[in-house]
Amino acid sequence: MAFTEKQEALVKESWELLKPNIPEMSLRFFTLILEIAPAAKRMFSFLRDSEEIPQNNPKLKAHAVKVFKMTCEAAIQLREKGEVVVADTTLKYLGSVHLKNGVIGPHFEVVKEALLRTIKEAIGEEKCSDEMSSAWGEAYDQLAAAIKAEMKEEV
Ligand code: HEM
Ligand code: ISQ
Repeated sequence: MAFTEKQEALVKESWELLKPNIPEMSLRFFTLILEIAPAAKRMFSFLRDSEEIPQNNPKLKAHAVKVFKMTCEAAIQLREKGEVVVADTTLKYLGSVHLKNGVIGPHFEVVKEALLRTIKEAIGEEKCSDEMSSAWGEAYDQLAAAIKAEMKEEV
C-alpha cells in the first residue's frame, strides 16, 4: 500500500513534538526494549559493564535518536519514492553491526513495539492516533526490511 502525504505529515509532525525531549525519550525507548525482551541486555555494549541502564550514556542516546531519525526519513522516502532508500554503505554497515551483535529477525518486532510505545507515551495517548502509530509502524517495517535483507546476504 502506498505511503500517503497524510502519513508522512503525521510522522514528521510527531517527530517535531518528540525532538525537545530527546534525552528522556532515548532512555525510555531503550528501557522499553529491555522490558519487552530482557535477554537483549547482553547485546548492547552500554550494558556489558553494568546492571543498570546508564542514565547518561552518549552512545546510547545517539543510537536511539538515530533509530527515530532514520524511521522518519524512511517515511519521507516512502512517500517521495515509494521505497526506502538508505545509502548502500550505511545499510551494509548497519547490517553487519546488527549481525555481529547477535540481532535476529524477531528482535525487530521488539524494537518496533518499544518505538511505538515511546511515541504514544511522549505524545499522549489521546493525541497519538492509530493512524499516527501505523504510519510510524509502516515506515519502520520498511526500514527494518532493508536492514534485515543486508543481514541475510552476509550469512
Ligand atoms: C546499533 C539502528 C534495530 C540492536 C545500532 C546503531 C544504529 C542502529 C544506528 C549504531 C551503529 C554504530 O554506529 O555503531 C537501528 C535501526 C533499527 C535497529 C534503524 C531498525 C530499523 C535493532 C534491533 C536490535 C538492535 C531490532 C535488537 C534488539 C543493536 C545493537 C547495537 C545496535 C546491539 C550495537 C550497540 C552497541 O553496543 O554499540 N542500531 N537498529 N538494533 N543495534 Fe540497532
Ligand atoms: C540500537 N538499535 C536499535 C535500538 C536502539 C535503542 C537504543 C540504543 C541503541 C539502539
